Amino acid sequence: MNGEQQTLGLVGLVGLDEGMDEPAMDPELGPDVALLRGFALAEAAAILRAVDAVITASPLRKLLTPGGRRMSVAMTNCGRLGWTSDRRGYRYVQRDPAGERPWPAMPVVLRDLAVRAALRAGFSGFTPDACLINRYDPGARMSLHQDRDERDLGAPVVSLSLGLPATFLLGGAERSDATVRLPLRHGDVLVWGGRSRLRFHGVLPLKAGHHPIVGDHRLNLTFRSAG
Ligand code: MD3
Ligand code: FE
Repeated sequence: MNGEQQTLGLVGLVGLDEGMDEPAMDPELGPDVALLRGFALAEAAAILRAVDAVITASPLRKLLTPGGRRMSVAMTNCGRLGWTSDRRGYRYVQRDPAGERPWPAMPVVLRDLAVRAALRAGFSGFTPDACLINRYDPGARMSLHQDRDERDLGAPVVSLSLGLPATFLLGGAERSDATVRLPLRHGDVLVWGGRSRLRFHGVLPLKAGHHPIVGDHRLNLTFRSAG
């Protein structure tokens, strides 16, 4: 682990009240990043039902990287576009490659949550057309990467964490930049755009545990304007 990492703990707390009028940005996280602690808690049950329906229609699967390695995170999508990976590369596609049918539509409860979180963070006009669903079982991780497969890099990314907690790694514009560790818990929403849109980021291997509502894994939903 990189010796320059630090733990941010509770900094970045924005609170549950969407009516609060102070800005959601936290200087400790850098520009154009907002961590909305517990933002999705009130709707967690409805969100989880919607996610279950998506997973039933387009099951989670562990994709191959272009380099031929199997990812440890299991993925699926909803919305007009879905992110996928295989030996030919990373890309967004209109159909689930597993069944050649369109991805399930983005449930309104999910889309609404993403749009409200973006607004709360100061991004108006966010129109997500892709929602990537990541499931982390114990030991699953995501190595440091940038998200740059989306056509509109001016739009933010909204990320929702559910279930077991994880440690998020937040880096800089270069892979070699120092990273900070950020704990992400059930119901937290992270919104990310502008000058931070292309920062490197990752997730440390998930620790085993039990979440009373979600079970023995972590779910992460990322909403993007991809096409
Ligand atoms: C920072 N997922 O799906 S979400 C991903 O927890 C991804 O599953 C992680 O990184 C997860 O690509 C982290 C937070 C996140 C999402 C998108 C970003 C942070 C981001 C895009 C740009 C910069
Ligand atoms: Fe990412």
